[in-house]
Amino acid sequence: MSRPSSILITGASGEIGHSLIDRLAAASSKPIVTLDLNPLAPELARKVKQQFTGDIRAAELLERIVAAHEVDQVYHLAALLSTRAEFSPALAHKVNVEGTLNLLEFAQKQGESHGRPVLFFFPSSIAAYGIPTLAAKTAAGQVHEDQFNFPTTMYGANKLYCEHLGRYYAGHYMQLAAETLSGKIDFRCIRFPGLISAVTVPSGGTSDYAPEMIHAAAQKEPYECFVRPDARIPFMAMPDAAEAIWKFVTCPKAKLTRTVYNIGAFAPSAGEVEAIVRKAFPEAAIRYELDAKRQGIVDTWPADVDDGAARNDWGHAPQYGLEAAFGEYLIPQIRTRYAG
Ligand code: NAD
Ligand code: AKB
Repeated sequence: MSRPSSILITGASGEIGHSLIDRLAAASSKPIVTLDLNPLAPELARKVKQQFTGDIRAAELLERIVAAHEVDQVYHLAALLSTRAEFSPALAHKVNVEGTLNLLEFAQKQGESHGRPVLFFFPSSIAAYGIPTLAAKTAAGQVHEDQFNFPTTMYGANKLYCEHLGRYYAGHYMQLAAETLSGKIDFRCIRFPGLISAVTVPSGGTSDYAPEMIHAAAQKEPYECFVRPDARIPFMAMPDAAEAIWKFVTCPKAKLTRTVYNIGAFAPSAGEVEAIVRKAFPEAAIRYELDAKRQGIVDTWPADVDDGAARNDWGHAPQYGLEAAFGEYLIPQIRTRYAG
């Protein structure tokens, strides 16, 4: 039985999945197959060939996917995010590390079986950084990929390790075997900043204060921001994240100088986000109720990232800076979303 070569997206029902399904469905003719604990929203389900509901750790589920589809691209999004992971670190390790290992093995076997390298896209995070003090964070400014790789969270440690796992599978897998087995996976990884979407609301992350603030204001709900007004990390509008993935995975491999790339767009403080939200929604009831422990995590993440390599190698060029992200994308779309 011939199986069409397909795209597999894990964690497809989440925030990035929403955007990525749209972007891939528009740009690629390959059938899309998804795997998530939760079913897809109906408008997304229409865009995919088949959805599998279940756990990325379930081997028999991956076998069912292979039985029906020849997978030559994997976008492995499923994960527990930073705040959730800190409450259940052992579970986070199982999902974020063992789950990723399962998907890498899956991709390796697919690559061995059909003889072409399987593209494996992995979304890492600014959580992979761990800056020791606020003074060091301020002094560091835009952080390069190879600086401060000492995460303090389970999630950040999981991400950093999985970056290395991907590099291992792509270049060194079973290096003592008689036959060369590496090179069956084309592993590519972006370290994303906090993402802000107009169509979904995050849960379980630590960068969630910025998207939560704007979604709450648009719904006329009060919002207690859990970080200080001067807390600063990089953010990006969701359409730019999906566009970056597409640009990156379609870039000829010869142009890439790294496996793992930073990407940035804008890096406002929480107070600057609040000011923009208040301008759009003057009645917004935002106050600061500091959660010192979540703030402590944000303090270890960079104030901004150096994304020069992504810009030079594969043309990362976000459409939305701070003003445009809010003025042209988030505020108009979120207003419409909650208008009815
Ligand atoms: P999300 O929480 O919205 O989505 C994650 C999805 O994974 C959910 O639909 C969830 O049901 C699914 N999932 C979790 N555990 C699973 C399991 N065991 N088996 C199958 N599915 C499972 O997250 P997101 O914002 O869409 O993030 C997607 C990826 O991008 C994650 O790996 C995340 O770490 C990374 N990332 C996100 C951001 C951000 O700001 N959103 C920033 C950096 C990196
Ligand atoms: C989180 O806060 O955990 C994510 C991320 C920045 O990786 N949004």
